[in-house]
Amino acid sequence: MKLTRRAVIAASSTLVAPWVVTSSKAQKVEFSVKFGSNLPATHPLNTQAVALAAKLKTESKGRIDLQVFPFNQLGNDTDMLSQLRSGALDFMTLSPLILGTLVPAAQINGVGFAFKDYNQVWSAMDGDLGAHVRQQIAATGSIFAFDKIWDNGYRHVTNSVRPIIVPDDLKGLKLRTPPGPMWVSMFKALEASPTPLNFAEVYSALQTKVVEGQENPLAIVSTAKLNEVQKYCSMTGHMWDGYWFMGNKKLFDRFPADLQALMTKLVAEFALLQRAEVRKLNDSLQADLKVKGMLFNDVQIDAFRTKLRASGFYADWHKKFGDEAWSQLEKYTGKLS
Ligand code: X2X
Repeated sequence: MKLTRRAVIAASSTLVAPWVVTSSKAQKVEFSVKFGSNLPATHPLNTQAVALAAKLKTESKGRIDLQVFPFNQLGNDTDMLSQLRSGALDFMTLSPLILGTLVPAAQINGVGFAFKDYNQVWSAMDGDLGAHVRQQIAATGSIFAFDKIWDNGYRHVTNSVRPIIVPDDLKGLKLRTPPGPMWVSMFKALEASPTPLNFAEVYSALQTKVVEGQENPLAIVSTAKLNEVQKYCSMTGHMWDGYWFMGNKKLFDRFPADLQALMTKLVAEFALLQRAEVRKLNDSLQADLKVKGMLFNDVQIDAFRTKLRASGFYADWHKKFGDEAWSQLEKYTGKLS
């Protein structure tokens, strides 16, 4: 590899030795960057992030090296979010509802029983509602979200005590929720006893019975092996949750335009692959988890909606989000309150 003067100057501004040869063609890494997530390596969020990293490397001719750190290796969600803001972490995926601690508007997709199906979810999140949220994220000045949100799925309640069929079954249940205001508000309204904890602590909190239950899509129950410490799975589908693929703004501003465009294109491309894979898993894992001993039941969804409505849950959140955002949500879901 012949080093031109320009290449040396460009290379001297990077963190890694630029003359490290990563393939037979002489290539130099210009951006060695870290991506962190809270999920096990086997979840499609991470397998697709690894595939994204590989394609980023090929298509950038080795200029971007995205290293994937799954399962809270870099810290729990709360830690990673503050690292992302300070620039100690370059990219991460995070639930919009946890991001709600910083960007309240981001929580809107988590309104209980709002999206009836995935058509509504993707129309809203790839449409005006998602755009509104990304704008609010960008308004932090320190972080931004790429266009196409990645999937987590519809969340269901699991626990070690009893099947949840009607809202009364949740009464007093010690339920772990992620650290986000919407979850606590919703499960208080349903009269459970919500305890916010980062995902990094969930398995052991369930195992030691610090909490009795939790709520997550089946792909997470399965890849994080929560079925080992939970008996009942009640198909509440109480909210849809996703993962904004986010970056540190200062770092991304340092990418030349061609690399910005490449990464933006590939994050969206892999979002679609990730969505398809997560959906297939969430739709098919019941049988597998049953064989492993979990007991599944359907729930009386209408009774949950009625209870939430009577508690003032919808009216409260309507007020918090404001008329404009709420009507943007209802444009996709139909009237909620
Ligand atoms: O913390 C959770 O439960 C998880 C993994 O679903 C989120 O990222 C919100």
